[in-house]
Amino acid sequence: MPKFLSFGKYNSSKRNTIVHFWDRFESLDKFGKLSLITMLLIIISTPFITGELLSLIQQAASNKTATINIDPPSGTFSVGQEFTVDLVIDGGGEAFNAAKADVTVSSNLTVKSLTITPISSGGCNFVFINANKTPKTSDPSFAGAILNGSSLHCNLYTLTLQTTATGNDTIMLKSGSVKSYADHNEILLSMQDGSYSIAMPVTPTPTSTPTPVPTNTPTPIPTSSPTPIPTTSPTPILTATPTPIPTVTPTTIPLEPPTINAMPSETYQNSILLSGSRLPTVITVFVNNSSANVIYSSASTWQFLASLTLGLNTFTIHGQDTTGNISTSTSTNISLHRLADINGDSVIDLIDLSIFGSDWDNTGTLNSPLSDMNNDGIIDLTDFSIIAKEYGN
Ligand SMILES: [Ca+2]
Ligand SMILES: [Ca+2]
Repeated sequence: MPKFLSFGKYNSSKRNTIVHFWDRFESLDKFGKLSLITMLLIIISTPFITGELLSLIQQAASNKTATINIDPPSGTFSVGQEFTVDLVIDGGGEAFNAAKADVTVSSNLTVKSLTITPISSGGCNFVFINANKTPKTSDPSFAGAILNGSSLHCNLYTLTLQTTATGNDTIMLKSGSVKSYADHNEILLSMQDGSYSIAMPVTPTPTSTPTPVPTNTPTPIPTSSPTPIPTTSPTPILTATPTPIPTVTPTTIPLEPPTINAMPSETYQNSILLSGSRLPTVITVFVNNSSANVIYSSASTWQFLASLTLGLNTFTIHGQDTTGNISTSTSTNISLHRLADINGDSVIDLIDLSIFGSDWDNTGTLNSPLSDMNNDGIIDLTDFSIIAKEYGN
């Protein structure tokens, strides 16, 4: 029975090991025993400590540290009572320069007043993007940025609220965003709503003797005589004398120049791909009198990667056909602007901010394509964060 013998041998060996270990442990002095127990505890707890550290490192790596909070977040009040809450933005150690949130106050709370906290009392020093996103009693939602500066923690405003009925009332925060001053990335980690319990007042109301309501004699409404509407004499319509259409003398048609595809007339990018079409007979296309680096991806197209310098750049295009005929030319202009200088006057000031503000929430055609600072097709808090940082430069 080798299997049985082997099993018995193993069991006996294991028991011997435990007994041997115990004997060794017993033989240790008090200090030795304590050291051994401490070592065992360290070995057991190491995986837990490592896990916690890893989670902290992951949180730091996500770079989401900011919070938007209603402070205090909860409370119990009686009907008719007034109380105040603050809207606080905290970068969680990271500097920010733009923030936004939609703020909804539930119907049983009346917003009596909204006070923007002054910078001297820890306010945010925000400029708000437009009238809709300037916080007010009827709508405390906001979208603001700090011009040429940043904050680590600020108190945006204080709301004075009055309760009107029993129940649970809330101040809800939605669509929040906080932008890093350093790189304009999103850093909002979480938002804290406000939730309040409204109860009936506990103090008994004294009974009051009713005061007689004085009757007042109705004042007769004066009858007004209708004012006659003056009749206006019709203005005679002027007859326009037809202008004779000048006769055009036919001219000989020159070689048709290459065309240039539509492109933005203003940009923040320091190069742009010019492209267009050409007659198949036009074998060479010249950009500003040079055919160098012009690419012909098909028999009827051309393209050229143009470098831009600050200000206005003009590109004049002409072509040459197989027999050496030179076409007329066509030209296009593109203006390279400094980042956030929407109107191109070389300073980033209130004019640029005003144009940007008019394009915020604009669902139609933008007043300026340069309101999109990072060229991602949307106008949002990232763009606001960029223009605010460049402001005054
Ligand atoms: Ca400007
Ligand atoms: Ca954008």
